[in-house]
Amino acid sequence: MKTALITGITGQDGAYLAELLLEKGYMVHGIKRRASLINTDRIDHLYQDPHEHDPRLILHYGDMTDSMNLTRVIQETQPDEIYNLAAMSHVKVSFDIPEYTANADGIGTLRILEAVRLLGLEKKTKVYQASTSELYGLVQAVPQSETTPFYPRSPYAVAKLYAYWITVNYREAYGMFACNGILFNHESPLRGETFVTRKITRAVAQIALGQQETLYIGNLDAQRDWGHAKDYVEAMWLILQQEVPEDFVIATGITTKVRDFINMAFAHVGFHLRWEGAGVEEVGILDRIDEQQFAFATGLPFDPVSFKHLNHKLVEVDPRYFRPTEVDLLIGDPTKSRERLGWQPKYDLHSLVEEMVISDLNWYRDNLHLVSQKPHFED
Ligand code: NDP
Ligand code: GDR
Repeated sequence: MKTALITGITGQDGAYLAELLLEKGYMVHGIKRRASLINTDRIDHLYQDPHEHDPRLILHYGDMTDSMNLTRVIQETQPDEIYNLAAMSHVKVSFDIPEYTANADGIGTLRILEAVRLLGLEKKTKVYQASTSELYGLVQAVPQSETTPFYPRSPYAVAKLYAYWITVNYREAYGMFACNGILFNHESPLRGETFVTRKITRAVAQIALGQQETLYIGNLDAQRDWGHAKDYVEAMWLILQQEVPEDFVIATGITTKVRDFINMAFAHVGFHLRWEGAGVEEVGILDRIDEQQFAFATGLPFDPVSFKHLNHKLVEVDPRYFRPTEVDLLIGDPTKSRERLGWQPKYDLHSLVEEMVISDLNWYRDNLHLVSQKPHFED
């Protein structure tokens, strides 16, 4: 039985990857942070009761900023494969906590690689590093491939640039099987609530259910190459199964504007928008309702009395969500991963949006009582 260690197992990708590796028969260890609230929601369905049988999923407390902890966990678990997914992963927040981001995302990667080396595991343990399309930053060329120059545009991306190169360096210096997956944006119903896609699908669900009036959003013109996290964790695994350690771009090759993602998500509940104004004045107005689609998506009869807001502003721009330096356009070239890994995404953007909207509709419909009692902070 192969043994894997996943840092960031409680995150979106960690959850899908843990599920995939368990299906493949792996023994899976994960590192989770101590928090004042239980933070294992995304992997609770994978829990195995140690009182009933020997579990194949074991969690260890740890943190990317604690070298001794990481070294001990690696020593105890002796993994064949480490998937280093843990990171402070929010680009906008990295401008607020740049030093912590550098420590966890940049030096954290060094801690993992150096622990493997110090423990003499460099010929046994393969390391996957969660690199990112944010490395490309300010557009140099499109589509972006393994050979496109990097120009990071946030403290997050700069920290990830260090992590990228230290991974390459340990591979070259010590012959380690250490690889970067340069993954473009990938989303799912498990996506963190403050990333733009999930923020949109949550707002669409709440607006359709009459629980929210308006979606406040940042840059509508940013373009992203969005895929489904389930497809992308498959690529992570494939990267570590190759004969030779190499770096790979994982992307769909299709880019979409934030505004068009919003249109697609609202269309799924039968709401069609028209856009007026420009820049910070731009608004998305409810132009037309497809009543049949509304009833189909929400499972509720369309009630014209409660939907008195045709011409209501459903989307407004709030500069609070702008970044000091933005990444305007990401579009990946997945040729190498298709040809060498045989990797192809199974989901398209339409099915991704649909799955996310349905999941949020279900959640907000079932938890109406919680939502109305529980205001929360937005990012
Ligand atoms: P998430 O933000 O959903 O998950 C991040 C994980 O890292 C969580 O488990 C989090 O724990 C953990 N974590 C954060 N800081 C620390 C720390 N100091 N010590 C230990 N654990 C920590 O990210 P994703 O799952 O979306 O992404 C996974 C990785 O892939 C990240 O490194 C991200 O930067 C990178 N990436 C993501 C892409 C995407 O589109 N999703 C694209 C390219 C790269 P907790 O649950 O306690 O917060
Ligand atoms: P990104 O994802 O920065 O690409 O990083 P995010 O979803 O946060 O932003 C995508 C684009 O949407 C614009 N945007 C907004 N973003 C957020 N979060 N909230 C808003 O209200 C909003 N309005 C517009 C952003 O400006 C941006 O252009 C993600 C993370 O998962 C990283 O960890 C990962 O490395 C990259 O994807 C690839």
